[in-house]
Amino acid sequence: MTQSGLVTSTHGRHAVVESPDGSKRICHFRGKKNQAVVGDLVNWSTSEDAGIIESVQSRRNLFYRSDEMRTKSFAANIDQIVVLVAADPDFSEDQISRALISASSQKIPAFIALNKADLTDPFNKALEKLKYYPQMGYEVLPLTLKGSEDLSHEFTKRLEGKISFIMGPSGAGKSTLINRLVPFADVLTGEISKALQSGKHTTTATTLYWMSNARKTALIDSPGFQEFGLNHIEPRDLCTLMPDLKVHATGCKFYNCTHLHEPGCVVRAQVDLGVISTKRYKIYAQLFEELSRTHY
Ligand SMILES: Nc1nc2c(ncn2[C@@H]2O[C@H](COP(=O)(O)OP(=O)(O)O)[C@@H](O)[C@H]2O)c(=O)[nH]1
Ligand SMILES: [Mg+2]
Ligand SMILES: [Zn+2]
Repeated sequence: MTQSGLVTSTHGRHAVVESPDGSKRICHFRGKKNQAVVGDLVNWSTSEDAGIIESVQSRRNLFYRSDEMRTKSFAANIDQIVVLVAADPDFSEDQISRALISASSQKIPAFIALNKADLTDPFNKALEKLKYYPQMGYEVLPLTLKGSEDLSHEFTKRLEGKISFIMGPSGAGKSTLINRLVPFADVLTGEISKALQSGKHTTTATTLYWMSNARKTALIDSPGFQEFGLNHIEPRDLCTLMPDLKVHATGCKFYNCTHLHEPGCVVRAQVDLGVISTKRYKIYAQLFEELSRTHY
């Protein structure tokens, strides 16, 4: 007999599976094929010593990246992606754009949270750097995660009742966020690493944390951006996944304009006018080239 459960973290050949009553157990995967990811609902059964994941239930969505060599899944069944960056250390717009493009291609809503508002000067510089994003429909919410200040109401409200996938570069404040919003997060992680007898793997594993016992609001913590490959995207589709370019792309002279070199290109005209940011256009051109190398 199998029971239904939610995968809250994966550790190589093991996964932590949570039952509807909130109890957790470590399960093995049966065979190599059913690779469950965090956020998956699975059917599991008990054997002598541990649970076994028999099958993965159908997914609402799957957030993943893909480079030339392989596809790596981050998580399944998520409601939104929070791109967490900070005033310091400096962040890469290329990485932010890749995350947003990927979210859009998988039809997952996303917004940007800009942490360390207390560092006034770098914070204002970072806000300036991100000024194009609200214009293209991605909210930029300021945050101060460190200290006793209340977390912005707008931010916590955006999380309520949802499963949010938190991603951002090292140093942005992901751990600080989890520790502030998830009571006993460190205890949970400690228990799992003890059970798996490896402190090393658990710190880098993607993990789903409920924000309260009601288990309605969750944060998924994942280790960094790493190399964010977008090989699952056709170069021709790229423009439609970048809202700031997309709004102008219908005006080009050629219906199949790549916006790279054609005459009568409205996208490039808007770059020249400063309506589309030069940075974002460069990211587009670079990505187009990168994706064209593998799609032919
Ligand atoms: N000044 C300032 N520092 C912060 C804030 N939030 C986090 N930090 C610090 O930034 C550093 C990196 O935070 P951490 O949560 O480890 O980032 P992670 O690598 O994304 O997990 C730590 O030293 C935090 O104390 C903030 O709002 N303001
Ligand atoms: Mg961390
Ligand atoms: Zn064009």
